[in-house]
Amino acid sequence: MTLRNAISVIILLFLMGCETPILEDVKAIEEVNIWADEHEVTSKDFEEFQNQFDLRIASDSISGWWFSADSSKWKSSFTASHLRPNGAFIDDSLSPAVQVSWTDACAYCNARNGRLPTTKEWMAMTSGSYSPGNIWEGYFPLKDEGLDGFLAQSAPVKSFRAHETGLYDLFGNVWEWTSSAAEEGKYYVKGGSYLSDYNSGGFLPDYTMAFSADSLRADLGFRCVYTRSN
Ligand SMILES: [Ca+2]
Repeated sequence: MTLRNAISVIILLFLMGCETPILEDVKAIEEVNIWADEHEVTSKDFEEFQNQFDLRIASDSISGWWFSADSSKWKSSFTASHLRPNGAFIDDSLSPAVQVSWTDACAYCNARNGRLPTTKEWMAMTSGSYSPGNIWEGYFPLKDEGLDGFLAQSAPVKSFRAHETGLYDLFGNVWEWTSSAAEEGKYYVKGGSYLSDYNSGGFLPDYTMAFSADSLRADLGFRCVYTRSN
């Protein structure tokens, strides 16, 4: 954890538990008694959060990683940004906020009196079933056919129809942080991304990966959940 991240969390912890959650665009998940964001947090949402608290996050000063479909390689770049998930010249403010560390994702959810879901809660959001999303259609990393309309990049939230639980973007698009710890320094992620192909099946409900908490990736975002009182 960087000092900057630690500061951001300390500031935002003051906001926890003091107000009723703002329940806009959320769905009730009865099995685990939570509310869940209807879709992944967008870059617009995250920019508003940063502006509200005059907050800098890790990806404001550290290179993030993005996958170059042209070279079939991951590349590190200072221009990899949560504010422009798919490139500096593309206005995609409604695409998922990416290049956000686990700590900074927690800070965002804390500010909304929410938190990241556990892997169990994330599974409950899916009811154990799958519906189509933005994935890598072909053999990763060689070629993405882009038949779903989005070739080797994320899609704006709600571009695909809602899952049976009423939530959007659960499968593919971007991995989602959970609060469940894996081996030291890592946390589980769920849902796969636009880089997940049929061979890996990373977008399927029961598939789980783990990334280091300080991971900054173009295919990794999050959504928040809120504990219900009844
Ligand atoms: Ca796609």
